[in-house]
Parts: sequence; C-alpha cells; structure tokens
Amino acid sequence: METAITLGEFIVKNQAAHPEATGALTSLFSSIRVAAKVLHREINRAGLGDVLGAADGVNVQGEVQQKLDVIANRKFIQALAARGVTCGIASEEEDSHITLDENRDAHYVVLLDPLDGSSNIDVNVSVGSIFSVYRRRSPPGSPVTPEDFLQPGREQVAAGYVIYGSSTMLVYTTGQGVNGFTYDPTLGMFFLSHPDMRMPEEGAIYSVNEGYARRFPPGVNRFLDWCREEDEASGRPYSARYIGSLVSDFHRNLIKGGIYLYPPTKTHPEGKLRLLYECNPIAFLAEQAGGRAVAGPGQRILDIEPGKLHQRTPFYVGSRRTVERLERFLAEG
Ligand code: P6P
Repeated sequence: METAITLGEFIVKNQAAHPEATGALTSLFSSIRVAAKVLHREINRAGLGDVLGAADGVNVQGEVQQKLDVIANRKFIQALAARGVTCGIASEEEDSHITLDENRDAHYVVLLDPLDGSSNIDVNVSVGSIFSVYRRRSPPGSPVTPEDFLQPGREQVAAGYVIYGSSTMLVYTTGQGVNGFTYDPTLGMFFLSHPDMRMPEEGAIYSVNEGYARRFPPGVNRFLDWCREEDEASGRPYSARYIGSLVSDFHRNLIKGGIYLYPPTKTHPEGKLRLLYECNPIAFLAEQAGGRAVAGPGQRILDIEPGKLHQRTPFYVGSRRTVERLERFLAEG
C-alpha cells in the first residue's frame, strides 16, 4: 500500500488540473485530515480513557450528547479554524452557525456532523464524521450569515465522510467522482485505496430500521415486501443490513450496491436525518458515484431549498435503479 499515492499528493495532483484553484480547498482538506487522525486515535482507544458514555449536555436536536460528540465537534472546529480558509461552521452539535472571526476573509463554509452514530461507540460499532463544503454567499470580510449555510446541496463544492471502522477511511468528492483513502496509523498517512468509486446500478441490500415498519408510509412497506419476495431471477429476497450508523450503512451500499431508507414516520413526519450535514453530503457522494438520493418520488435531495439549519428530511439513497424502483412504489401512494 505504501506505493499508493497519498491523500496530499492526490489533492495537489487534482488541484494542478484546475489552474484557477487557489489551494484553499487543499488547505481545507488538510484540516479534515488532521481532525480525522485525532478522532481515529480517540475512537480507537475510547474504552481506555474517560470518553465513553454521555456528556452532560443535550444538543439542539434534543439528543443526549456523547462525550466523543463534544470532543469531535471541538477537534473539527479547531482544525478548520487553524488553516485560515474556512470563515464559518455549522454543526449538528451547535445551536447556530459559528463565524471564525480570525478567517473573515476566507471563502468557504463547512457543515458538519462531527460524529454520526456516536451512541454506537459504547458497543464498539463503526461510526463516522460527515462534512459538506460551500462557497460563502456573504462578502468576504463580513461575518457569515445564515444564507451562507442555507444553500441547496447542488451548490456543494466538496463533501465526504470519515468512517472509523475496521479501518479508518476518508471518502470524498469535489464533483469529479468519488475517491477513498485508507489511513495507515503506523505511518500517520492516508493512501488512495479506492480510486473512482462507483455504486452498482442495482443492489440486493436494503438498510432500514424495520422496527418502525408500522409507522412507515404504505409505499415503503410495499417496496420492502417486494425486496423480501422469493424471485431467484432478480436475486430476491434481498439481504437486510442495518448498522444504525448512516456512514457505515452507506459505505457498504456504495461498494456492494443497495439502498438506505429513513422514511417519514408518525413520530418523525419530516424524517429523522438532517438535510444539511447528513443527507446533502451523502447525496452528493451517491450521485457522483452513479447512485441516486431522494426525499420522495422525483424529489432529488440536492435540489431541496433549505429553510432551517437543522431541518430534517425523509432520506432514500443508494443504487440508482433500486432507488428508482422505490420511487415508483412511493408514487403509487
Ligand atoms: P434509528 C444515528 O443517530 C443516525 O443519525 C444515523 O447514523 C443512523 O442511520 C440513524 O440515525 C439510526 O436511527 O432511529 O434507526 O436508531
């Protein structure tokens, strides 16, 4: 693996392909890389330090913050602030957006889910960090505004995730495809291990919390019944795989093919997942890898005009033809 290109070399090589690039995005990715390495260390020794379990706080979502949620949030903010190219941050763990005063002349804002699925850490299940990057809309030199963050996903400059699993990987896109880098902790470096990742057009895996099935819209349950039917020619029944960690479920489906569903339910009529820092970045990656991401039939995630920073959305993402099949079931009502 050490003969593979490193993340830094890959970014510089790609930047050379864009003469207009100022190197700011390169610096921004350097921030993500630093935070990922620190969190890799914290997560992989979580049982040994006093970082497991709940912190004292509750986030704006009303969810109990895990200690590592707070640590991850702080590490990403510190790393992004230090490199000088990010002027503002919005995070699942922060009630409102943050202006990085020392970087007011910078051009990028970053939205973060610093540690998605963090409740899984106590039981040693893989988790992830999700990030989404936009050019600011407000003039450089001024404080960032809500409009800098309330942009549709199609305006993203870059998006990606770090998955802390059996190995730690950084998977990202800048709109020219999706590439995956595996972290070698013995060298402290990320190496290109998954060049030009493509999601299979059809997938035989579905990922959903079936415990809530009685709360799902009828079209979702008709699709799930279809997945469970015996039909050898179409590879059914599909396999049910649900880790309860969006990044892990998506990463598996990105490689093997499949669909992840978080439908609206009676208790979460808008769905559970957050549009800006969970669904938009994952949707950008999915589309860049040939997949599809919708909130309902014909409702492309990346075209949703956000109204609130922490707004939620129903979320269906995965292999293009599998998502399109689900859309047909949903359209039947
Ligand atoms: P449920 C984790 O809290 C998360 O945001 C996603 O990572 C995960 O896919 C989903 O929620 C799990 O939600 O309701 O099935 O426990």
